[in-house]
Amino acid sequence: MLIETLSVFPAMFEPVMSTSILGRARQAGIFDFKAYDLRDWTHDRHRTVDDEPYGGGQGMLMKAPPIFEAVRSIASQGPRPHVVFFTPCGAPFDQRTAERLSHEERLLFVCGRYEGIDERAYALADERLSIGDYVLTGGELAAMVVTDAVVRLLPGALGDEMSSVDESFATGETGGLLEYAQYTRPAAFEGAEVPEVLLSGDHAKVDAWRRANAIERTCRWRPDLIPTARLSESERGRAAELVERYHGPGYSEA
Ligand code: 6GU
Repeated sequence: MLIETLSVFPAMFEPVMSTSILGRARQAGIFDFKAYDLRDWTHDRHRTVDDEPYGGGQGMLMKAPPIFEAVRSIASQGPRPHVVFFTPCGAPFDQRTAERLSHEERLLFVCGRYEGIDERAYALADERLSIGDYVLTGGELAAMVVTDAVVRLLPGALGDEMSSVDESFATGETGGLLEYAQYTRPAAFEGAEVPEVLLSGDHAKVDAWRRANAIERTCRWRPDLIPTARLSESERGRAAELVERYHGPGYSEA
């Protein structure tokens, strides 16, 4: 996979793309990464990428022409990229989106700055993504978040091929629940003991405890995930009790 970014701060990306799992995956040729500077597609002395909004208002907007020129010139070298614009007005990024993007051969991430982008530039976008309901100073951090979530799904990116399967939100094994609690040595720490069953060596009991724990944690911390989680009829009854215990009787109407 080739991942490319277009932004006015291309230097932000390199430390992230060369560290830890991403750095190793890149070295191993599992993905390649290039950060382009939008200013390279300006033609004035000041390399201007922004301008005042028509109709007035706060702040500056990114101009459409440099973005058009840049995306066209980048896209023309090689296979057609899937073009994602990062904006707080985009669709919410989630694990399903990460899985879908992980099948693309080439991704081009366009990162906005200032108060936004001239609406006409979005004609180049295959989709617009946001990473959550808060406002960042630019799309670069969002593009790095998405890159991390996508690259770790590529075959061979994590040492152990199975380790991206049974995690929180994974649409596979855990069925849309948070992951169960995990413990390592020491068995007792600051008065808190590891649940006895995990020391028992009884794998069926351990599996049952983990399933119940995943349901309990999801009811407590992410009750919004319960309606779409894959639960048996008896698990659903148990989950309803737990959601009521943690959040009160009115939760589902809230
Ligand atoms: Cl993609 N961009 C900006 N500027 N802020 C955000 C975001 C993106 N996603 C959440 N907040």
